[in-house]
Amino acid sequence: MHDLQRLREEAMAALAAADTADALEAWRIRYLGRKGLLQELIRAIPDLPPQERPAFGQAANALKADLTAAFEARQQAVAEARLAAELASEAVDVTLPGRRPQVGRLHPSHQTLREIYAIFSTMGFQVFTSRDVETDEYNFELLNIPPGHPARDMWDTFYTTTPGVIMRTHTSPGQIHAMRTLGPTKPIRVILPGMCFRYEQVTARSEMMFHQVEGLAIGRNITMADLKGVIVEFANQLYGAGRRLRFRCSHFPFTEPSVEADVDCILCGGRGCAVCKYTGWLEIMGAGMVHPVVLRNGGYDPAEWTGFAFGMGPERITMLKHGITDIRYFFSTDLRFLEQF
Ligand code: FA5
Repeated sequence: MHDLQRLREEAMAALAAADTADALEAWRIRYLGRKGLLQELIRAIPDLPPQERPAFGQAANALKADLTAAFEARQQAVAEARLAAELASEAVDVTLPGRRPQVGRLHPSHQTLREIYAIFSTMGFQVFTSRDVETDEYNFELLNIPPGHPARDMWDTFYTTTPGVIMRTHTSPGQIHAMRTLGPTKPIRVILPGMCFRYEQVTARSEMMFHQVEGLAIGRNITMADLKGVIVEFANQLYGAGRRLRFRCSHFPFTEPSVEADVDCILCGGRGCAVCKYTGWLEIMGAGMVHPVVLRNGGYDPAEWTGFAFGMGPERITMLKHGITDIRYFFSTDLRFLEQF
């Protein structure tokens, strides 16, 4: 009987100390298990003098019932405590200050692209998109640049493993797509934005991946004066009223004559500064009258139709506008750069 009493005290003390599911299970095995301490005492009953056996048996059963009841109560208390702790750890503190949600924004190139679309839409130009992956035929041949033509050196090309399929080096192949899609009996006024790719040395001014916006207008009486008027209007809207424009002679196989268009420097107003390299002028685009061969390749009869085309780089425009000194920031995905726009 003394052993039973000692076991009761030891078991109750150990139960009070068990505060996890694992500890409780270990307790159950030790005290109430089939090979546990209580069972050990019960197994020894036959060794007792016969007159002591009934009382001992009753006391052992009572102890078993008490331990079982205490175990179940403790088990429930531990489970409740765990649930309460879990709820407390997940509780929302409604007194905390709110968190500002991260708001996305347009990439600086796209902000400029949208500005360009808006300006040309005021002059009746629609956006016409064409593909990034082109054929040699569209990127070069139909633009009057046959295989082996020295002008191909101007555009260092990324070739694909499919013969004749390349990454477009400029948006000019879109001219042919636009003429063949929208022509050949109607006038055209479109801008063609898109990504271009060149196998170039990457520098502060040149990326191997950049946007261009091409412009194309085809009609019956279109002249250089129309080209000039459109570019002046564009420059005035983009950089502020009163811009001066100048054409410099240039050469592109798909335009004749070809020019490069400069505006007076937006920073120094033409007096000369580091940005315009002390010339007072900034180059904004290549342009010209659409070459008769290109008109014919697009399905238009050059005896009846004329047109102008131009091509500009929105990254360079954005650099000028915001004083960005290195074009490599544009596609570096560095949030410290992007968050400034
Ligand atoms: C052309 O690509 C001609 N297709 C433009 C054209 C269209 C002329 C229609 C006549 C008629 P160019 O290689 O100069 O021309 O490129 C035009 C513009 O694209 C440049 O003025 C520049 O703003 C941008 N550009 C060219 N190369 C890069 C480069 N590596 N990184 C960033 N921008 C570039």
